[in-house]
Amino acid sequence: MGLAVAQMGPVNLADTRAVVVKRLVDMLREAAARGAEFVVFPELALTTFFPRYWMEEAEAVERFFEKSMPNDDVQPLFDAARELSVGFYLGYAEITPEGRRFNTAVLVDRQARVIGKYRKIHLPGHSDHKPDAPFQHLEKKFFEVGDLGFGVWEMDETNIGMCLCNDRRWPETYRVMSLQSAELIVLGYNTPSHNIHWNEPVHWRTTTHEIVLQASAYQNAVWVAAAGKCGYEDGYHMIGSSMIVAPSGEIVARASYEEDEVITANIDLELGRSFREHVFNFAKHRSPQHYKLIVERTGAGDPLPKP
Ligand code: CDV
Repeated sequence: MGLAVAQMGPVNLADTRAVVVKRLVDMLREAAARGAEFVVFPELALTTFFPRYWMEEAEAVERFFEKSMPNDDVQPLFDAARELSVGFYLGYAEITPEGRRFNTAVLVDRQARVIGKYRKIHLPGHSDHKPDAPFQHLEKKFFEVGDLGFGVWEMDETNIGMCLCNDRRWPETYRVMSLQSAELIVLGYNTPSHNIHWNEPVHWRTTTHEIVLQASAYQNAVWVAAAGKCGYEDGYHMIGSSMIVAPSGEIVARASYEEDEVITANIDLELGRSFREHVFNFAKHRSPQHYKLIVERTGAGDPLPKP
């Protein structure tokens, strides 16, 4: 499978949807020219990472949310996908007809049909105003926890699962999808370099990003493709390092810059099958009777009574 990750450089507050969508179309065309059949775009790809700004919900909806997908602004991307016969994953802020708000991604097939939707489950940040922080992280104010679970869809005989940004740090995310026979897990992210909650060394943001993608690809025998929006958005820095990781845990393609950049790989889905038939033959080796705490407890508690 020809796979591309389309990393985005910054999207500033002043950038219009038309300008942003043109960048996406340009990268889709480049990916197709390099043999890609599927392109992964970032989380909240159509706008700046607006949860960094304090504002009322109504203002955020007016400026940053999509009422439908596709819509007139995004239609050129769908048209190009159909013309080039390239599928894609795209993250955006969704408002439903009932007024519910989600951090969402769609899976679009090579005929430009939306065949899958994911709404972010692990929302980081806070909902209150933190006037002393250098910026906000208001995902818990602007979005509800996703209500669709972690799904897997078959597209051109490949089982594709979706998640978004902070989801990638949680092992349950990948396991729930690998138990549905996912072969490729795709995700977009916006990861600020600075942690406003504690004095985390800046380089850990990139190190932990790499570790979770590599370990999760290996432990679940899946390919993982992660697309970031990065660089300085109106002065606020986010990490780059978009990448494609093999089921061996090895990084097979990685972005070099903090700007719009297409990386590609021809991924061999047989490689995941080999891991799934041997070391990670789930049916043969898993012992779910010993994993009950994972669904019974949310936070850590006391050790279990000894048998
Ligand atoms: N957009 C995100 O979900 N960002 C988180 C940050 C806040 C840690 C991430 O996991 O990258």
